[in-house]
Parts: sequence; C-alpha cells; structure tokens
Amino acid sequence: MIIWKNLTAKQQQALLERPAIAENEQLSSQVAGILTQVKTQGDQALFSLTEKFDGIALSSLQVTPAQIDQAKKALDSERLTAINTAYEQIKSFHQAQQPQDVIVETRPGVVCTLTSQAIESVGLYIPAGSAPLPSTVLMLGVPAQLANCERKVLVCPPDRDGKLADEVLVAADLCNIDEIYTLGGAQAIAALAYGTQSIKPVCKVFGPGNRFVTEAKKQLSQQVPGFAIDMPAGPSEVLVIADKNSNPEFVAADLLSQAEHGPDSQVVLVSDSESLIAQVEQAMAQQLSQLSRRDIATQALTQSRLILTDNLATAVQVSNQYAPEHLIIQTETPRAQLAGIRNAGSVFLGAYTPESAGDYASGTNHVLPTYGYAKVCSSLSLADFYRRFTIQEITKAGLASLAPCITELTDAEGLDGHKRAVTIRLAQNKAQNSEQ
Ligand code: HSO
Ligand code: ZN
Repeated sequence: MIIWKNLTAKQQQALLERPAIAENEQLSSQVAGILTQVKTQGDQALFSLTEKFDGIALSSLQVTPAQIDQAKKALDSERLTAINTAYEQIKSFHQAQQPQDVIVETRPGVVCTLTSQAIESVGLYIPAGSAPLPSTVLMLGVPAQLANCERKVLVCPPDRDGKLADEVLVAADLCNIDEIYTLGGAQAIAALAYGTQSIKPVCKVFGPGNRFVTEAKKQLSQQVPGFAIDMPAGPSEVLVIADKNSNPEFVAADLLSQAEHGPDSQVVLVSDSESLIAQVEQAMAQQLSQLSRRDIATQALTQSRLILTDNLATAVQVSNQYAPEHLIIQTETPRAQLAGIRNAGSVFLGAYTPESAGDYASGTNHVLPTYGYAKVCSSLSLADFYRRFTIQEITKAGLASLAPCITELTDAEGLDGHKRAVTIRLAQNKAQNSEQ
C-alpha cells in the first residue's frame, strides 16, 4: 500500500505514470517493413504475412455468406440470445446519439448550418490475440450501422484453423457488415489503408489491437493522406475509488476483471480506508487463484497500485491526475465524487455497476481512451462515424450588412482579393438598384 501524502509531487507523478510501452525502434522498423510489403505486393503479402504471423496458409481472405450461416447454426440459443441482447442494448444507447443539424441565422440574411455526414467507408479491427472479442464487433459495428456508413469492412486475425470465431461472425452479421476478412496484425491495417487487389481501402479504421496494430495505425495515419484512425491506444486500465463502506469482494473482482485482459493491463485502487485496502488485497489473492487466466492477471498485478489518501476528495484528485480508461466509484455516495471527476474514459457508479456491464451489455461503448488520453480524447460514440461540415447561404441584403465588417478585416490583413469578392457584388447591387 502506498500512502499518497508521504510522497513528493514528483514521486506522486512517477507513481501514476504508465509503464512505458516498449518504445523500440525495432517495432517501428518491423512495422514499417510490413507496411511496405503490403503496399508493394498487395494480396500476396497478406497471404505470406498471415502464414508467418498466424501460422496458417489461407487460400482466400474473405468470409463467405455460407460461413456466416454455418456460424449461426453452430451457436446454441443462449449464446445467440446474449449476442442479440447486447446488440439491442448498445443500439438503444447509440441510436439516441444521432446528430442533429445546427442552423443559426447569425444576422438577417446570413444562415449558417452545421451538419453531419456518415464516413463513407470504415474498417473495424477486431483483435483475437488470447480470445475472440465478439463484444468489440458490436461496439464498432453498431455505430457504423447506425451512422449508415456505406461500406463497413471487418478484419480479424484467423485462429489456428484459419477461421474466425462463430460469435464474431454472428455479431458482424447483425451489424450488416459488408465485407469480412480473416486478416490481422499490421498487415490488416495496411490493407485497409492502401488497399490491395482484393481489399479496397477505407477512410477510417477503428478498434483496439496489439502493439503491431497500434504502431501500424500510427504510421499509416501519418503517411496516407486522408486516412484516419479512431484514437491512440495503449493497454487497458481501471481505477477504483472505494471507501470503508465498499464491498472488498466486489472491488477485488473489478480489479481482477481488468487484470485478466493482459499482462500489461493496469489496475489502481485509491481509498481513504486502510482497512478496505487490506481487505481488498486479501480478497484479490483468494479470487485470483480461481481465475482461469490467473497467470496473466498475476503478471498484470505486478503493475498494480494500492493508494491510501487522507480523504475521498484527494482520491478524486489522484484519479484526475491518472485519467483512467475506466473509473469505478464504489463509495457510499458515488455521485458526490463524480462531481469532481474531470478525466476518465467511462465512469461506473455504485456497488452494482461492474465494468463488465459496460464491457458487454449496458449500452455504452467499451472502446475508450487509455494511457492518459482520457484527458483529451472521448469515448467512442456515434459521432466518430460521422464527419461534420458547415453550410452557409447569404442573401444580397445579408452580404451588404456583413460587408463593413469583412472589408475592414480584409484591409487589416492586406488581402485585396478577398475584399473585391465582396465589393464586386455590392457594386453590382448598387448598379442594379440604380437601374430600377
Ligand atoms: N475492457 C475492455 C473491453 C472488453 N472486455 C472486451 C471484455 N471484452 C476494454 O474496454
Ligand atoms: Zn474488459
């Protein structure tokens, strides 16, 4: 346990720093090599890289409708129902986010509009490293479907048999994904950015991935004009704020649910109660032994932080400084602490709101800013599948009334051409007026 007030400001800062993402030149040059290979050799590179990294020689990349039908038949009804329920829940929350046009007549005859247009083509990356993630298919597929993106492409690395999980295919089908490819890693992102013989390029790629995928997204978004990515990504993380009334078993379970994601996941507990922290530690040790992924969770816990603060207000400050991807407030009055929260990807309030609910089925999106980006980036929402643009329309009288302001400023900037584009119209106005 770390006693917050015993640390200097510098030590506090260092304590909350994420473990550095192995920022090595080798990774960036290896990824750059893969990108070049896909750019120059197209499909042929995709097949050979899949064989190299996924250990499978595929004969085709695209999933067929027959394979999707098979997947539907293979799943039992409980699983199908669960996928359907999660789909409906996520849809209900995202549907309510449909953007509305903003139309303002900023002065008589001057009408300005802000409108939204779905991004034409989107690529959805579904990781399958240690387990297939159908929940991520829904988190990306539902907003893409609701925004009505014209072309929705899903990529996911193949398993040892060259297949995608049945759950992934069924979830993709619910979201009306147009094309599904058994393709993962940096090569999948490269295919989506450059395009190959069989995969047309897309405008924007979404989704979490391993460090190769993340590096590929970073490099390609800088390299390919007009190609965008959803957000920068790092390992998953949770911070729990708890007090003496919190249930230590619940808190321990939440921390472990994050720890089991990967050895680099980060879990942080901040509390004003020493006895709660001790009880959580005990409960974690006990629950850990029952987890099938205890080895992964144990590794993640070596990076965990248990922090004792003088009061909950300081706990809130610590959380703001850390800016967690997930913030769980399990105190007696969670809304009182919420009022002080500035930086968090997604907030879970109260004893009965585990992160697992948001990960799968409450309706919120689980693609969230990590690695401190919760200070500036938003959680994924329907808006990310749209681009906004403005429209304006001005009448003759509207332009005349705005002209003194514009021409004064064109003079200030010495831009005569801009001035003329206004005065030429007003002069014509005058001429027409005097003709009448
Ligand atoms: N907690 C992960 C999402 C996830 N959890 C998928 C389970 N499956 C990142 O928000
Ligand atoms: Zn999770």
